[in-house]
Amino acid sequence: VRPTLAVVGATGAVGTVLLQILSQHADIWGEIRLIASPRSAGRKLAVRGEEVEVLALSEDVFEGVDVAVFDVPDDVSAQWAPIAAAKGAVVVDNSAAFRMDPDVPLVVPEVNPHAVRVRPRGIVSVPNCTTLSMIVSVGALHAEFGLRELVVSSYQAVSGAGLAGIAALREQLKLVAGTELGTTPGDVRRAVGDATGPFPEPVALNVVPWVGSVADDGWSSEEMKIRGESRKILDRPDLRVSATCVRVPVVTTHSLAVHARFENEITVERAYEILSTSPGVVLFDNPAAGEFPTPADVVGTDPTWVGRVRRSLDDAFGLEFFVCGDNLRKGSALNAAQIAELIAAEWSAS
Ligand code: 11C
Repeated sequence: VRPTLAVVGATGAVGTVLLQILSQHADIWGEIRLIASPRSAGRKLAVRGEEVEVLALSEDVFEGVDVAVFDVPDDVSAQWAPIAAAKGAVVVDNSAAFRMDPDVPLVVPEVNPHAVRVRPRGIVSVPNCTTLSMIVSVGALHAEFGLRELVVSSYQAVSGAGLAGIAALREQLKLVAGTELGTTPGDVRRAVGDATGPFPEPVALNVVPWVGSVADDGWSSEEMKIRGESRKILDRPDLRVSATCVRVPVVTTHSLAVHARFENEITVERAYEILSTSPGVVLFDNPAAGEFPTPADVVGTDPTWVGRVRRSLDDAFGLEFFVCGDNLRKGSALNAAQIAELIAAEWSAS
C-alpha cells in the first residue's frame, strides 16, 4: 500500500510548484490530500492529472495521513505541525518554525540524507530557499576540501516572499515601464507609491539590501538563517558564515556570490571535477563563450547551476563562484518532495 500524503498550503507559491512536482513523481503516493486555509477550501486543484478538492485545515484532515508537507507561514506551522505529528503523520515543514530545534533534523537529501531518520518530534525541516540555493554545491566541495568559512551575498527573487511578492514586482514594473525613471533620487519610489507589497522599498529598477526581519546587531533574520542552517546541515557548529541578503527584480530563482574558504588548498581543476559530477549540481562556466548561469535561463529547472568558478587571487584555500537555483523548486518544493520520498521509501522497505 502506498502512503498517503497531505499537502498543507496547497494554494500558495510553493504549494503550486509542489503539485507540479508530485504530478511528475506520480507513482510514489497513494492518496494525495490537499489542505489550505478555510478561505481556499472548496477550490479544485490539478494533481497527477486529476482535479482534487482543497480541504480546510482542521485536526480531522490528518486522519490516516502518513506524510504531511507544510508550506505555510511560520506561525501556522508552529501551531499545526505538532497536531499533524500527534495524529501519526511525519511532517516535512518548509517554514522556519522548527529548523533550529535540536530535535528536528534539517535535511538536504544530496548533503545529509541520513539525518532524516532521527526525528523525535515526527517533524523534518526544509531549509530556507537561500540556504538551499547554495548548500548542495557548497556541501559537495566541503566533502573534499573541508569548509572553514563562507562569505556570501544573495540576489533573491521576489517569489521568496510568495504570491504577494510576485504581484508587487509585476505591479511596480507596470508603473515604471516606458518611463525615464531611475535618474533622480526618489523618482522610482514616488512612481511606485504604496505598491511596495511585502518589501520595504521598490524592487523594480532597484536592489534592496534587506530580506526578512530585524535580528540583533544589524543582521537580518534571513542572514542569520543562512548562518545557522549551513552550520546545522554541514554539522559544523563553529563554521564562520557571513551573509548579506539582497532582493532583486527577478520573479523566481535566487542567486548567490559565494566566497568559500577551505582547510585544504584547492585547485579549480578538482573543484570542476567535483561540481560537474555531484548530483543536483550543473557546472556551466565558460565566460569566454558567454556561459554562466542567470535566473532568466535556469528558472523552472531542478539543479543548482554553478559558474564563475575561480581560485581566490590572494588565497590558495579560497574559491569564488556564483550559483543560481530556482527558489520554488530545489529552494523549497523539490527539497520537500525529495525528503517526503526518503520517508516514503521507509514504507516500501518495511
Ligand atoms: C525570501 N528566503 O526569499 C525568503 C523566504 O525562512 O523559509 C523564505 C523564508 C523561510 O524572502
